[in-house]
Amino acid sequence: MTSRFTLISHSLCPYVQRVVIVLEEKVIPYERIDVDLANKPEWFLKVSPLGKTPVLLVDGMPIFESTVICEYLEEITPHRMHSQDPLARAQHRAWMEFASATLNAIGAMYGAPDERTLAAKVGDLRAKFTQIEAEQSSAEQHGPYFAGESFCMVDAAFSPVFRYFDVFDTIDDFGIFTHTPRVRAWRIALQQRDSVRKAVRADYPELLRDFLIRRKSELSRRMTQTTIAAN
Ligand SMILES: N[C@@H](CCC(=O)N[C@@H](CS)C(=O)NCC(=O)O)C(=O)O
Repeated sequence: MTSRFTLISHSLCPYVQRVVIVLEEKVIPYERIDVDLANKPEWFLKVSPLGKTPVLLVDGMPIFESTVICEYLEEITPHRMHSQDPLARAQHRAWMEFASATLNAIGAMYGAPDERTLAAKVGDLRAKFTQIEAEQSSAEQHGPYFAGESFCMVDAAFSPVFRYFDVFDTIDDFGIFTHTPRVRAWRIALQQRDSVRKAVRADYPELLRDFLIRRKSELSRRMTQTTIAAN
């Protein structure tokens, strides 16, 4: 493979992380450039029609949308992350979509303006992971990854989802995984994967905390209270 890959990123973007994980899994060399999404440069808007990260430049030609980028990387490399079975592959794509819906639910949770809304959004997230638990319990393959022994595209899509909870867990016990033992084990397996670790900078937890505090949401208020109580 002789193409030059440049990933246009943002330090906190979970969709960027998906692409990094796939690049790392497939051992594809790439350069990463972070942009300020609060102050989008003109050159970025030229390659990102929706003004969003990630964008992958392939020899300067842009591709946007994380799942499209992941599928492209799958097509151009011999190392397979998708199942070879069309039905399983379609099901996995559907669960990748579910990962995106879960990211939206996470956004709704950390943006909740008051206690009542936060409780409702936590409930939505709990319901989502309960659905995944049911899916995993009925599957023929059991762990450590979504589809058994091999780390697949669904794992790449969910790893950034779970990463949020490493910080949420330091704020409060939301009990989101209390009744989902398979999901808990999956979360740990993903956390330990090299590609997943490499998807963010070492200061990611602090950056995420700063971002969450600036939201001025119910979660931000709890974080401030936790900090005051700890001092
Ligand atoms: N569906 C897109 C979502 C990408 C997305 O929402 N990126 C966020 C950052 S995590 C973004 O660039 N937001 C900037 C904006 O909406 O102005 C994908 O999968 O790539």
